[in-house]
Amino acid sequence: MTKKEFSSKVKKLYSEHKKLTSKRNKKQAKSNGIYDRYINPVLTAEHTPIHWRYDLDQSTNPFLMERIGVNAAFNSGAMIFKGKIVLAVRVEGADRKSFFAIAESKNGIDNFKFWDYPITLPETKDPDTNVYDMRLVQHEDGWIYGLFCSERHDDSKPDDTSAAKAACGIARTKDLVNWERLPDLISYSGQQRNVVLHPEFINGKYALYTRPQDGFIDTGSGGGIGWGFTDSMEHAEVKEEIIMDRKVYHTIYEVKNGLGPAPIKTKKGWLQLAHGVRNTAAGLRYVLYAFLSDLNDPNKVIAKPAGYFIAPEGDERVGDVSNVTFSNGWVEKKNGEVLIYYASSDTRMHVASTTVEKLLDYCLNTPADGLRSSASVQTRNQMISRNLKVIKKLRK
Ligand code: M1P
Repeated sequence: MTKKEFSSKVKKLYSEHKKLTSKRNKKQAKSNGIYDRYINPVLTAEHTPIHWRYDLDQSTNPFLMERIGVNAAFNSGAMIFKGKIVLAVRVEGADRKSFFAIAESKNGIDNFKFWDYPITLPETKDPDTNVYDMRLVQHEDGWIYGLFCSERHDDSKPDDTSAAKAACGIARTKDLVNWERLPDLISYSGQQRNVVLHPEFINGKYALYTRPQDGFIDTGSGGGIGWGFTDSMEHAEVKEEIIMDRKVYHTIYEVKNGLGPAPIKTKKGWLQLAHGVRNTAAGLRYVLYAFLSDLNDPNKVIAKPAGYFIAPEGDERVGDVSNVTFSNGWVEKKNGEVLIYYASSDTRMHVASTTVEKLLDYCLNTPADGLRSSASVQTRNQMISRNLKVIKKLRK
């Protein structure tokens, strides 16, 4: 390849990348009234900078090959930072290792751009093999915390190359560039994933939503979303966890569940977003559900609609781990609009928009799960008979 050809190929890579990352996003025409989905994913592997993937020096990369591939960009923490919406994206390399990278956008629905470098996360004395799913939380103590899953091989099973252990890794920052790594959370209920820091102190203590699990994939006797306290985040230790939201037979969270992002505070309670998992002949199905918890006792669930809030739809259903929606980030804007960042099938990031008002209405007025077909029919019949009266009146 001549110098000229090489440089025109590089220019083409950049112009195509710019086209993709500057693409305007629009709401989908169809909405269920609860939220609006947007047409394009907000981030994909292709959105990651060209200079993260290609060696742009012709003397070391004469064929202009992609040297260090990126496989996916998904499960992102989110917050508003210096007036912009920032996502702490789980970027997964072709080598299967995930890392975190900040991408920012002015409006939160399109034009997300990655910062020049991914986050350089310090390790602990016992290095993580893989890190993923960061929940970003601006805590009232003044720090921005990133809680994430830290995965290591389970050395108690030396012959099993798939045996893994999950723990909650903790880091904090003020600028999203320089991160201080703190010791992993100590808890006494097996492994931990999907741990989320509550943004406020409760009786002077830090409060954590946990997800105790017996194994790396199976939660086993770990009964659902847990709740516990720690005196400090510098040596976080939860001595006791209570289960605040259980997994239940024949629901969308029959096999396991886990909290998504940190909750949003409203006058009527804390809005919570979580994922629920059930098994099917085609494998596990991950959907999102929402509920409201008590303002003073955030671990007390006060309203919980039946079923899912967001389930994988259309193209979202296919990816590296198909039939999955997962969220660990949402933001509330000053005008009450809520942008929900969710990933589909462990592959790409999407946004859906709604408002605090709509989410409260959804949580408070959607019927709860009656846990039996007959109860579901009764609930539906009540609405049908009210509706038939309304229709009759309209026809008069
Ligand atoms: O593959 C689906 C999700 O599986 C895990 O979630 P959970 O711990 O609830 O099973 C996580 O690995 C998550 O990253 C992933 O999206």
